[in-house]
Amino acid sequence: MPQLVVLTGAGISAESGVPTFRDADGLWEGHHVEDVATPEAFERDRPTVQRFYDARRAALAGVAPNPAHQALADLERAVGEDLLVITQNIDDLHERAGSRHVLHMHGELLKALCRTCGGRYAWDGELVSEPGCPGCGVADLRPDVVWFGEMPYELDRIAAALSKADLFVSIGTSGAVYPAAGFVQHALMYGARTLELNLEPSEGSHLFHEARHGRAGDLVPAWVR
Ligand code: BV8
Repeated sequence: MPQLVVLTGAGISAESGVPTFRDADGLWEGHHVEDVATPEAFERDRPTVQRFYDARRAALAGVAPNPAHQALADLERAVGEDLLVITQNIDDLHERAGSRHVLHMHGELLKALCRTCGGRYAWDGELVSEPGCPGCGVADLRPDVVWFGEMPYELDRIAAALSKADLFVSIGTSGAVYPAAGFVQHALMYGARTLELNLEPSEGSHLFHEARHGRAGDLVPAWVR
């Protein structure tokens, strides 16, 4: 069975009502990304960063998977572990659509990380109110997301999957952030076919064998069928 690796970005959740990062003229829900998505920002202004993620976590209750998420879950039901979805997104829409084989390389909104003991916890409430860590009791929890300058999760597992991929499909990402933006080159190096499904050409469009442009909610179900 061919090995399929799919990379998703904010564009796959756009039709669910989750704002993307770069369509909002550089502002991310009213913030400049460097003001809220870096360790330095957290040190400088912890409450603002905690509130930024608390608001995005709370907003998850008001959104739902769209046909693009559902099509990938249908594909997984058909091919099982021959499909790996690597997502840059920190929402849980892939899981809520039924995908089980999802790798969150930039972490998850619904998880908290304790900077003191390293414990990770499912977290659907607020973090700004300085709650103590369920493990060590210290009030040192942060969102379990990967900020700029931090190492994305499971890069070894990603590299292994890309080197075995027969088809690499990039969905809803601008190709602006590394190392995710470089995955297509890794897949190409190992002989994979590559396909981009995005609203408009991404920064890496020229690297793909094929690029289809339009809304993920239309393109992904058509591709999966
Ligand atoms: C790292 C989590 C070291 C938090 C995020 C200079 C040159 C090159 C690289 C760098 C550099 N300086 C610094 C770097 C590294 C840096 C980086 O790449 N910076 C960029 C800005 C230049 N990267 C890092 O710091 C990473 N870590 O490098 O560690 C390392 C790594 C490996 C090996 C050794 C050392 C960590 C990056 C992770 C940052 N965290 N998010 C949170 O969510 O709050 S990044 C954030 O932006 C998202 O997670 C996402 O990953 C990323 C990209 O966004 P997209 O998902 O692509 O969204 P975007 O809005 O940009 O695009 C949406 C697309 O969808 C658009 O194309 C649009 O047209 C399309 N679209 C819209 N609607 C639809 C649609 N498509 C289809 N249908 C629709 N309806």
